[in-house]
Amino acid sequence: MSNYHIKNLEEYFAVYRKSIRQPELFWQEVAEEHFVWRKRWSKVLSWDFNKPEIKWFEGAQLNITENCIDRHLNTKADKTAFLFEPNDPKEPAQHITYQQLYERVNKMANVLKSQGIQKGDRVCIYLPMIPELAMAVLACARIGAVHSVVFAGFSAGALATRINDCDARMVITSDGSFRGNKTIDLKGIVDDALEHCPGTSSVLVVERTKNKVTMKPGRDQWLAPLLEGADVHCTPEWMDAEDPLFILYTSGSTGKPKGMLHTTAGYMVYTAYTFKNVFQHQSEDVYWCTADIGWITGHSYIVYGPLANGATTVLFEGIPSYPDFSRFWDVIDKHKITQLYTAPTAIRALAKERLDYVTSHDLSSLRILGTVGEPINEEAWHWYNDHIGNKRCPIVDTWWQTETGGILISPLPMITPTKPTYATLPLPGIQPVLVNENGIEITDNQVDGRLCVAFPWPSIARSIWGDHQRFKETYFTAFPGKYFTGDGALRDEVGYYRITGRVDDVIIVSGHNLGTAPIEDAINEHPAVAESAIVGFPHDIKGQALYGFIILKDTGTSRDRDNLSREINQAITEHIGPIAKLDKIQFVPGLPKTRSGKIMRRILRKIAAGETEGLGDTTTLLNPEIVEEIIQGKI
Ligand code: 7RM
Repeated sequence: MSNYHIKNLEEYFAVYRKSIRQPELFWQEVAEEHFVWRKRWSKVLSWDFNKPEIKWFEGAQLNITENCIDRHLNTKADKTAFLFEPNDPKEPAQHITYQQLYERVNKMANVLKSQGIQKGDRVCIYLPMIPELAMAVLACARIGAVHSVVFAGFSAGALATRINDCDARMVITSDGSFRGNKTIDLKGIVDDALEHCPGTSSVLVVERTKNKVTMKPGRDQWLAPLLEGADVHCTPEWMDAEDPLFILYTSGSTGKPKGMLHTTAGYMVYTAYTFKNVFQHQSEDVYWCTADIGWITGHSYIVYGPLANGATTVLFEGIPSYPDFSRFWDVIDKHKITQLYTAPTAIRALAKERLDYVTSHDLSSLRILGTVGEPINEEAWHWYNDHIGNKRCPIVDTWWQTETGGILISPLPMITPTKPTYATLPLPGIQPVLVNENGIEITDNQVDGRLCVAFPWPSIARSIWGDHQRFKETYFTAFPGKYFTGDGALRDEVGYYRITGRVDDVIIVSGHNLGTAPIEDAINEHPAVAESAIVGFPHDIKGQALYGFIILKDTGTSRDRDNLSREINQAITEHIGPIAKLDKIQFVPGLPKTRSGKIMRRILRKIAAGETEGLGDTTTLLNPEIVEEIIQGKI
């Protein structure tokens, strides 16, 4: 029996049992079977969730790019590694083979070195979904630089915060990005951000859109001419197992974004293992994950997991609605995609459109469908199953987080019987527990609890960059000895998990995690605003959308208020990005607050959802009368 690949349900149960009884032995065998190591580990695992400190494969040395690229060259040099599908379907797709990937990553790695980037330096990558994005990520990993990819939809302000937090010496960006029929001036956004980033001394610019940019002498350089002169060989930097691989920012419920720190060996082993099993990968597959590399899904399941398996992985620059709503189905048909991994929000948006967008395409190449990012509602699940999978493709509803590095709970396709809205069973090595608010373990079925994990797995984040104390407080303090996910979940009678959503102040809009605090900060900066509170409310397509309750210093006329609404969304776009814009704005005379001054978001959530009956206990409020005033629309 292979430790690396699970082939049937019996094997799953056997492997799962072993992974719980003998986790070190189990992961050691996976690590031995599939990867190349420069030096073997001396200890598989040491951990203490109270400190917290987690180390996997201590003593080992490796380079993740050797595992993702070099070792495939013997057998797969001419196989497509990345299949680039541009924004404009009239622009030809590019097949980048493993040999070409090797050469291009090494060239870029040599350029980074020539610019003075060394092991341990942070490099911020702010690029659209073009091949150079993946190459930049891998080039950093090749030389041991720590990449921090910032999703290219974030604003200058959000970018500057992220650059400064990790002290990135270099930014890699492009002249612009294509998004449907729009062109976005990425370089201009970087220029604005860098006004506030004194530590960044160098910017490399990829040419993509050919729009006009300003190059700042001594700081900015075009990448292409530097690549031309670079050598195609670059000896990998031998990394310790626990050396940082990357930082990726995720929203917190309070304060600034958290730079989740992932390290090398454990992340590699876990993302590769889960990719293989959750997508039942076979060598001829053409796998497509529609996420952006700016999110963890792209890091783990567009780049590292697939490449560590020698897979062909699609890099899609476009959006589902351009040139029209058939784009996904067109790409599947054109490239004979075997696995499609996307978000419920995309499924819901596409399900709203005419069915002949789908039916006019041949989707028979598909074998497996995946979802990620938020709970999938039953209707969307059935539409995906009936119309995209034609009832013959299992749906893997994969639950995980930026913090977990890889998928923790998911069916194995063709192996685990699926159940709509359930992420089903934990993957090998994962020990989920449900607890009530007092930390007592819930053993009953169908009771909503807080989802924790009782034992470390190889790709768990090791810290928050620069703030280990916050790492401890956020994930290891509420329920001592356990990792707390921030999600609610329940379990059915056969042990399947259903994730019910966040239990904190993080709102997931179209699969993007948004913290309420930074949005409120952006709104409150407007001179006319006294105070604000953001909550999520159910939205047909986005899953959740943002509802802002805003107290004005001076209520003014209704015309003033319309203008204000626009200005507030403009401010949010500038501070965070358009994804955080409010769908609804209600100006209110006050906000319901507890005696300790905390906004009672529970009540606002109900009002936003239109559930104004049975608001529960409001007696602990400092100002219970305000609830009725908000419901009546007083300003
Ligand atoms: C991979 C990713 C994490 C949060 C997580 C959940 C929610 C993700 C599912 C899900 C229900 C799922 N990372 N979430 N997957 N909820 N079912 N299959 O999305 O850091 O951006 O978000 O997303 O609330 O805590 S993330």
